[in-house]
Amino acid sequence: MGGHRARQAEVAGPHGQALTALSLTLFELRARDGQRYSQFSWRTTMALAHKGLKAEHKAVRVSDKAAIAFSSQDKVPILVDGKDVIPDSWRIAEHLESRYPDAPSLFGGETGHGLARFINAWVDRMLIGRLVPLLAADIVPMLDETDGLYLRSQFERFFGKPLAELAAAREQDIVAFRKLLDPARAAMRAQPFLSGANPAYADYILFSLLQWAHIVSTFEVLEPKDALTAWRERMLDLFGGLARTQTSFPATEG
Ligand SMILES: N[C@@H](CCC(=O)N[C@@H](CS)C(=O)NCC(=O)O)C(=O)O
Repeated sequence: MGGHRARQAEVAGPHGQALTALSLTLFELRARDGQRYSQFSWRTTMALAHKGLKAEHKAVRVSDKAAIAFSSQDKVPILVDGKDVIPDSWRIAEHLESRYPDAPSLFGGETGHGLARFINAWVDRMLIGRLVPLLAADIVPMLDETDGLYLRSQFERFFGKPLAELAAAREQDIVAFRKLLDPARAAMRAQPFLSGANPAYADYILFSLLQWAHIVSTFEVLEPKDALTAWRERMLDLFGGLARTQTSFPATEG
């Protein structure tokens, strides 16, 4: 961890409270023109904003495993919080919740923590694998040649088909995907956020998949009249419109 010096930083929480954090650095993916296209990193970005914590965002290329070897694994997001190196978005959320207990809660207590774990598994195991193949072909042109070849071969190995073939029937396949979102849609008819009256980590989990889709593709995942479209707009409005405006690294970075 030689490259990351711990230093004290005073940051303002969303309710004006002063939070003292060690230096926070988030490692996440950057596409050729700066797009922040890592869906799991969006969970962490929203979680940090929810907690009122500011982090330095470091861009990583998906094929550059040497850049993240310090974390002893090969995926992002990775949060470096002072001396702690935490990979995996779920572990990062748990870390933020326990390290910054005075900042707004990501889970709303033990019961919410347990239910958010269920949402994490639902999105990871049931939804990602049904949406990613439909849009995967759109990502490759956003990457430089090395990253594009890397990701293409990852996807084709995982889904067992050429990317073009995966995308071929997406107008039909999206109908089945939308149906999978029915539990969230039903909840959203009764409350503004998945977590109830206010957004919390469970919302960021589901949102990350739609945010990824929006960043990598112009294909409309949700229909305009869908209750989830209105929820997604509310999510985009959070934290001063963070997820609308900060979808890319500055042009000079990376
Ligand atoms: N369970 C992990 C999954 C992380 C993950 O799959 N990250 C993707 C980017 S969104 C990645 O780094 N992929 C690079 C690779 O598979 O080589 C989490 O929740 O953070």
